Parts: sequence; structure tokens; C-alpha cells
Amino acid sequence: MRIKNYIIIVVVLLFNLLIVNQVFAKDVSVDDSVYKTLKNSSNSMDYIKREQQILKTKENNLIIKYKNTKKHINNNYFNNSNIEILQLNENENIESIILELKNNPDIKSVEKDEKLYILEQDSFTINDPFYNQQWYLDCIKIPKVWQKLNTNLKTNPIVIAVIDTGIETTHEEFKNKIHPEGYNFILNNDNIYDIHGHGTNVSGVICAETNNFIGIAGIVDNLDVKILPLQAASNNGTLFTSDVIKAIDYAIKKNVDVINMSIGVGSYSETLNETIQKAVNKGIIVIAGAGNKGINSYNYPASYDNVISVGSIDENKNISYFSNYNDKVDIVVPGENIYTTNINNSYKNKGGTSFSTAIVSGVVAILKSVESSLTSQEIYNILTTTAEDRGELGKDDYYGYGVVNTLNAINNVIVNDNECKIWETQYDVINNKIWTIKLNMLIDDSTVNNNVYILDENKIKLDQVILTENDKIIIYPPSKNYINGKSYNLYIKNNIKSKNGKQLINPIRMEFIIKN
Ligand SMILES: [Ca+2]
Ligand SMILES: [Ca+2]
Ligand SMILES: [Ca+2]
Repeated sequence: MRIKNYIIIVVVLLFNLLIVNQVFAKDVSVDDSVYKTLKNSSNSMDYIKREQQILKTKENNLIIKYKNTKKHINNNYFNNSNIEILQLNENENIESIILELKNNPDIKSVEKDEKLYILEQDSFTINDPFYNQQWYLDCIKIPKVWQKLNTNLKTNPIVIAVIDTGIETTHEEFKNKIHPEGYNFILNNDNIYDIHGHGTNVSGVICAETNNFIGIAGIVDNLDVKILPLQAASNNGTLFTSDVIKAIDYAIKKNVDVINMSIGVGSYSETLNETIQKAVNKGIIVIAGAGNKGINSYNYPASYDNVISVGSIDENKNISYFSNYNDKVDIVVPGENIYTTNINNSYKNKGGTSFSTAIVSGVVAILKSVESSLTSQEIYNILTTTAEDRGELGKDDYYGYGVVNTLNAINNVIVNDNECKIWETQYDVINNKIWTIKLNMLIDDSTVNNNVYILDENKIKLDQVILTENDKIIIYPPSKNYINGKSYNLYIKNNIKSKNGKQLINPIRMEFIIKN
């Protein structure tokens, strides 16, 4: 019976409450013998673990300088000097203790034992020669996201259907970027070679190969993101609704993650709307341009329900003169001077909400790539709640919820290990373990989903049932149980909130190892 293994983690997680404790001065001692043995040991993992334990004891220390050498609080001073290290417990209020010590007449100075850093230059560089013309990447914080993705984060393959004029399959920037099952809905064959250019322009923004010493950098960096070119637009740049419907149906059958529609018209179609809702219900994220007429009217497909309607901003983050505005606009990203791939293996500056759409498709692909379980609604919530408000306060007809901030969005999806408070590693954990985490306030159930999870050694999220019960989070083992001898990490993100709206202070990580 699983219930027998129901063990409560004693540590109580604290929401954002200040707890001021008294000063508990402790000796800081480093067991040098252990340190030296380990350093010479062939087992570097042991060494690193021990080093981490030692470093942890230094996280919250103060350096105190006395006016003379005889007045130390404890014996932890340097060679009879008048300097002493004071170790504080991690829940002590360091600032108030500093103030207290500064009032001590024997003490000359008090300062935090701050860290210095080795002066290593970050090796992150982008070598695509036209990268410096791609202002739109910086504008929505894409390079910072690439740096984050540079770590050994496990990602998932993503397919984006681009319903457009096709793609120049031979362009130097699209090697291994095109899904082989593209289709031409005008000719009813697989000839998706782009003669017009628009589909090639749009596709390059999303996934031109980054860091290949050629051309531009695509938004999705070198994640496994492929374009499924669905040609429904003719060479004069027009599309029949019926061909768009066929293309969406095809995209649903191919199980794509995202549908990019850099197309639009003012008239509403019941059948097109129904087909789009079918795609949305299958978990596909549908993105479309708000329109390029600069008028206050709907533009479809962007203005259908459950479609992400994307407006355009310029280099000063002001709304583009051509960007349609209405209550269906959800977010804005750059849509002017978008340097991208063009036909004849070339590059060109382009503008329009078409390219804003492509940028958002790329951003969504990044989010889905690091967290494939995200639903359309979750993606929508992440993009809109992390956007930077512009124009009138709050959501408005021009900017929707504001300018996409991809870094904030990705930080909402993944937790950076070095931002986490680390709980002690649990060894010899049984393989049908049920974890129960108790918090100090009633938990808002709706904030738990996606914010509590367990990753395996490959950083793959396990499928498991996670329940909330008043002030407890209960995590059942994955359907196939854990694997003996393997290490797992439990993450609790600080997006969790209490019923009265307090947020968890730090994200938490706890490693546990299943016993053999
Ligand atoms: Ca390139
Ligand atoms: Ca919408
Ligand atoms: Ca606003």
C-alpha cells in the first residue's frame, strides 16, 4: 500500500514572511584534514560535494574587525589579528545584525563576506555576420535566453506549420530546418519551393541557422525546430480560405506544435474559425498578425478566439503606424526593419505584422521546446503576464498586454539551479516514495500545477500526480515508479502562492537518490 510510505518532509516552506531571529554566533571551523584528503583523492565527485558543504557554511558570514585584538566574540580569528569571521544561521536577518554589531564600541567595522569571481570572459558569441542588424532580437531579450539555453538543458523537437508562399528549400540558412512533409494546397502536390519570397522571409526569422558564420540568426537558436511549409498563398500573395482550411487540417494531422499565419483579411469565415478552434483544441498554438492597415478593426485569423494576435512595434517600442488595433490584440513584438532571409539565397529588410507573427512563433517554439507539456492556455498566460506594459496602463487596444519579454517568459518556465535554495540531498529513498511538503500557509491550488515537478538525470520531467491539500503538496511516484540507484531532483518554483497571495520566497531544489 502506497499510503504506508506517506512521509512528511519536516522542513516547513516559508512564504514571504520576515522572521527575525537573535544572533547565534557559532564557530566556523573547516576540517582541514578531510579537505586535504579529498583534494588528493581520485574521486573528484566526493571532493566537489565536500567543497560545496564547506562553501555553504560561508554563505551568510560577516567579517568583523575589532579595535584591538583582545575582544573577539569567539576564537575564529585570523592569526591573532583583529579580524574575525562570524557565521550566521541562514534565517537570521543579516542587515539587523550588522546594525547591532556596528553599535558595539569594541568593533571597528562589519561587512558581509562577499564573493569574488574569477575573471573568465563569457564565451557566448554570435558569429552570423548580419546579427548586428537584427535589433529585434535584443528588443525581446532573445540573446539572454540563448545564453540560458546554452546550459545542458534537455529540449524537445518542435514543428511549426507556416501557412504561406512556401520556402526556398535551397537557401543556405535552412539546412536541416525544413520538415520533409511540406505540401502545396494550390497545386495539390509537394512542390513548396517559394518564388514570391514572403514564406522564406517569415521562416528565416523563426529558424535561420544560428552561429553558422552565414547570414542571420534565427530566433530558435539551434534548438530542434523545423518548419513545415504549407503553401496556400499564390505568387501574387493571396490565399483562398478553402486552401487555408485544408492547410490547417493537414497541420492538425501532422501533429504540429505551432501554426504561423502571417496572413489576414477583414472578413469573418465561420468554417475557417471552426477549423482553427479544432487545431486549438488539439493543443496547437495558433499565431497570426494583427493586420497592416493601421486601423481600428478586426483582422482574421488573428481576431478569432484563441488565436494569439500579434501587433508590431518599432525600434523605440512604439506601436507601428501600420499595426491594426482592437480588443483582440494580445501582444506586440518588433515588425519593422526585420532583417531576414530572402529568395535567391539572399537577405532583405522586411516589415509588417507578418514578421511580428514569426517572432512570436519562434518564442513559443523555445518555450515548448524546454517544456513540451505547456498547453495553449499556459503559453498564452506566460506570454501575456510576463509582457512589458506599453501605452495606456494595462491591456489596451494597441499593445494588448505589451511587449513580449522572452527572458521573463523562459524564467517562468524553467528554474535556474543557482537561483534555488538547495535542500539537503535525501539518500536511500524508496522507489514508491510519496513526498509531502508542508507549507506555513494555505496553498492556492491553481498555482501548483507546473510549479512542482521532478526531473530525472536527463532533466526530463516525470509524469506524476501532484495534489494540494490545505497547506500540503503531495507528490505521488511516477506511473512506472522511480529507478533504483538513480538520482532525481524535486523542484518547487516560487510561482506558488498562498491563498492570501503571498509568494514563496525562493525556488527550491532537492536531490534524492533511490536506494538500490
Ligand atoms: Ca545564420
Ligand atoms: Ca487572441
Ligand atoms: Ca498598455
